[in-house]
Amino acid sequence: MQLFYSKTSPFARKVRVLLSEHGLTDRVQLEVVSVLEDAKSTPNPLGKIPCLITPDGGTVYDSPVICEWVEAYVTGADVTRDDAYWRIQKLQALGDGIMDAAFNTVMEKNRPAGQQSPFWNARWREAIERGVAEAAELVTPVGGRLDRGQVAIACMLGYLDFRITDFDWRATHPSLAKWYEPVSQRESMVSTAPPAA
Ligand SMILES: N[C@@H](CCC(=O)N[C@@H](CS)C(=O)NCC(=O)O)C(=O)O
Repeated sequence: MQLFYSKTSPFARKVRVLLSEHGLTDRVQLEVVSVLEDAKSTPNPLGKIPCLITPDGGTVYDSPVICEWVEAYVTGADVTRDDAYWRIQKLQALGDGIMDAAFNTVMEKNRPAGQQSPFWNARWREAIERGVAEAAELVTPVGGRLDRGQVAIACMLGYLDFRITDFDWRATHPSLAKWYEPVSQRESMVSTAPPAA
């Protein structure tokens, strides 16, 4: 296993403490990332650490999901082998992470022009674009009700349409646009849509 981390990250520390509590430290190769200089070197499309690479090469991100995965791994719970479950967790973390980056962008743009940070705007934009590309790869067909991963991706795309209007994600990811079209027309989505700007 590999853990992308920094020595000062409190989120990464949660994972390192949990690994240590379970005697797994020796089984994990640590990869230091400088979050300010080199966000692209983390396999997490959101450009954040911690990010864990599992023994089968899977990518797990967002510290609550990594911690849950570690606990499942040590107990040998069936959940470690349940790809569908981990995909839902990943989609939820991905949708939430893109929404964080989009919301930060909106807040930054509300500040006086001279005080806005080109560095952070570029960084959040990269997280949004990398994240949506990952969502297009991972999103699952809708059966009956939306699951929480699908809800996070749907609400994230709705928020991009509402607030990040200069990102034509439909043009770059037509398969995701096709997925979203019927989803956006569901009663649950229509009745909770933000008011027109
Ligand atoms: N919700 C995430 C938060 C992780 C996070 O914010 N990590 C910081 C380091 S402490 C980071 O990588 N920041 C880079 C960025 O925001 O672009 C988690 O729980 O893993």
